[in-house]
Order: sequence, then C-alpha cells, then structure tokens
Amino acid sequence: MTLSESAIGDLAFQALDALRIEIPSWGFANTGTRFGKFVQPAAASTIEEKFADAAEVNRLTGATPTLALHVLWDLPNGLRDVAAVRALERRFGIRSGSINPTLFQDQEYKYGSLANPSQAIRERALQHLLDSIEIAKALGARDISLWLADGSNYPGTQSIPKRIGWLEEALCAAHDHLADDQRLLIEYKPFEPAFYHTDIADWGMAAYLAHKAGPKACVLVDTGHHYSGQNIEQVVAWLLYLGILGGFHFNDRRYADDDLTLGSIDPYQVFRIFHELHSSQSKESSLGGVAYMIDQSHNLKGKIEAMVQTVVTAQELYLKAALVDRERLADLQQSCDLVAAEELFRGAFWRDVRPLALSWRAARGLPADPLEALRASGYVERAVRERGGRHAAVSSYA
Ligand code: AFD
Ligand code: MN
Ligand code: MN
Repeated sequence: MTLSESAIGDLAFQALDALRIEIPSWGFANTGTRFGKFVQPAAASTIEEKFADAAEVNRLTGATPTLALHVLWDLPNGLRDVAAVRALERRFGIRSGSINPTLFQDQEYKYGSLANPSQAIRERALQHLLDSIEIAKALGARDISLWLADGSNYPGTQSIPKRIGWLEEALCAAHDHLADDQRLLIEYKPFEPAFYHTDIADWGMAAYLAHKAGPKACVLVDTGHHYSGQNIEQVVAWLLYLGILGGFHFNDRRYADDDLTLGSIDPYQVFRIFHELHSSQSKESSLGGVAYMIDQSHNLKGKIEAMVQTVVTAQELYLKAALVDRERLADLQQSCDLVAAEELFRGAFWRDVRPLALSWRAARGLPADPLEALRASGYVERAVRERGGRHAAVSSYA
C-alpha cells in the first residue's frame, strides 16, 4: 500500500518543520584558496555582520536559527566577547550554535596542536580547547566542534603512535571539562593541510578517540572529508548504529575538501545520507541529537546567495528522503526483491518535492522562492553599500 497524498503532505510538513540547519559564521566572510582570495564587497567582516547575514538567511528559509562560531575569528577576546555576542543574539534572533576552537593557524602549531611533540605547545593548545568549552558554557552552546589540522608531510618525520597517545590525553582532559549537557564533536579529515598523515584521518580514528574520551564525545562527519568513491552513507549508518554520530558539516566535493555547495556534485549521495538518518529515527534513535551544520565559505559565489542555495537544497533532499516508504522498502529488502526495492528508493529521489516545499513555505509565511526573495530584497546591494568600501568592487552575482 503506497503512501496517500494526505500522508505525504503531513510527512512533508513534519520533515521541514523538524529540519534545522546551522550556518557557519565563516561562510559569510571573505576566504579563498591557497592560491588567492577574490574578495566580495558584500562579505561580512564583523561578528555583527555575520549575525545580520545569518538572520537574513533564516528569514528567507525558516530553517537556520543558529550560527556556528569560530573562537579567535569571532570571539578574539574569548569570554570577554560573550556579552556582545549575547546582545547580537537578541538583536538578530539568531542563537550561537557550535563553538569551533581554532587550533590550526598560530605559528607554534606548525608541527601540530594537541598532537605536537612539544609538551608546552600541547598544553597551550589544550588550554585553548578548555577556554573554548568555557565560551560554549557562557553562550549556552551544547556542541564544541573540534577539527585538528595536525599531521605531517613526510614519512618518518613524526611518531604516529606517540601522537595518538597525546590526542587521547588531551581529549580525555577536554571531555572531563564538559558540562553535563555539552558534547565534544570530533571531526576527521583524510588530508590537508597535512599531506602525509593527518592525526584524525577517518571515522574509525575519530570514533576510537570519542570512545576513549568519554560518553559526551562523538563524531562529526564533514561530507567533504572522504576519499572519492567512499560510501559516506555507510559510515553514517555505522555511526548511527554505534550511537556516536554527533553531526555533520555539509558541503560537496568533486576532488578533495572542495567545500562546494551541498548537492551540487552528487545530490543522490546526500539523499542516501538523509535516508540513513530518517531510517535511524524509525529505530527510536534521537535524530534531534544529530547536529546538521553547513561548512562552506565560497570563494566565487555570492556568500549569502550560496548559503540560501545550500539550505534550500538540504531541505529538498531531506524531504525527498523523508518520503521514502520505509515500511514497504523494508519488506522488499527482506524478500530481496531487488529491482522493486531500488525503484521505490530511487523513485523517492526523483520525486519533485518543490510543490510540497512551496506549500510548506506558504503555510509558514516564508517566501515561495528564497533565492528570488533574496534578490528582490536588495539585502546584498545594501551590504555592498555599507561594506563595499573595504574591498575592490567585484559583483557578488558574477
Ligand atoms: C576547514 C576544515 C574543516 C573545519 C572547517 C572549519 O577542512 O572542515 O571544520 O575548516 O574550521 O574546512
Ligand atoms: Mn568541517
Ligand atoms: Mn573541511
């Protein structure tokens, strides 16, 4: 028995009401590649502008109430900046989201931070992590989202096992510092900026370190942090099964950690990832515990336009996956009715959910087409006028 039209409508509204996606402060600021940066006149350069941009994305999409912050970049004075951030939260109606320590740009982290051979540098890095946890407590932020660039560039230049030991020590100390309602999300990445070994290079390493650190540690899956051909939805299924999936950094990749717009290269993979999440929900695991976060900062696309694009794409793919008839699929899987199972699964991917999204937006008082509404709002043009003097004029829609 297939899903009725009214059941589909109800499921669609439930899915879109439930989907909350965190946007990154760094996604609104000028960034670039190691080959250079093309500055944008509308780019944000203050935390106030980042909150303003986040509020605009939330006004347009209705799905992005929290803003991920990067310590040092967004809170250069640490705890002393918390009051100002709180005021911005109230002013723009956007809450602080995950707190991201910054352990990869200071000169002394050249040979690593928490896994640096120098005990003094390891201690300094750990202190920054503990300070970041304190900032998260002061902001009422649940998640500390940790990515380390630690690694090495040449064989034989570092002891991998010693670095594992130093990471265990640091992450156990950090875990003990967490409040009861906080979590430490450990992100993995196969390479870059380290090009021979990265200390936390895959989900197994991150899962081990999370297990070692304690029950409030979990794994963060950045969808761009996998080798070509890797079955990411299988990793997601394993982490859900183990109960240690903390969340995602959404973006897309063609070759490496390209931070392209989610779904721009492989939307079917995003659909398959969301299917694993919806399926785990049917196993009473708490989907609410999984943090959906975007990690992108476009060099060429207009910053706010690209963020709206990512959110709308995530909503559509999440909705497609929500409408898989999972009961029927389970029966077909059980009976190994391969083609029928595949046709049901990929048929859900090919369903055009834009009419359902449109009626949800209408029901929630949101613009029918968030991208068009952004263009019609003149928000970017105002930002260019207010901020553009800082940079060479480059059209943000070029
Ligand atoms: C870079 C890293 C990693 C991290 C992000 C924010 O590759 O994804 O989460 O910066 O610090 O993209
Ligand atoms: Mn990331
Ligand atoms: Mn990345």
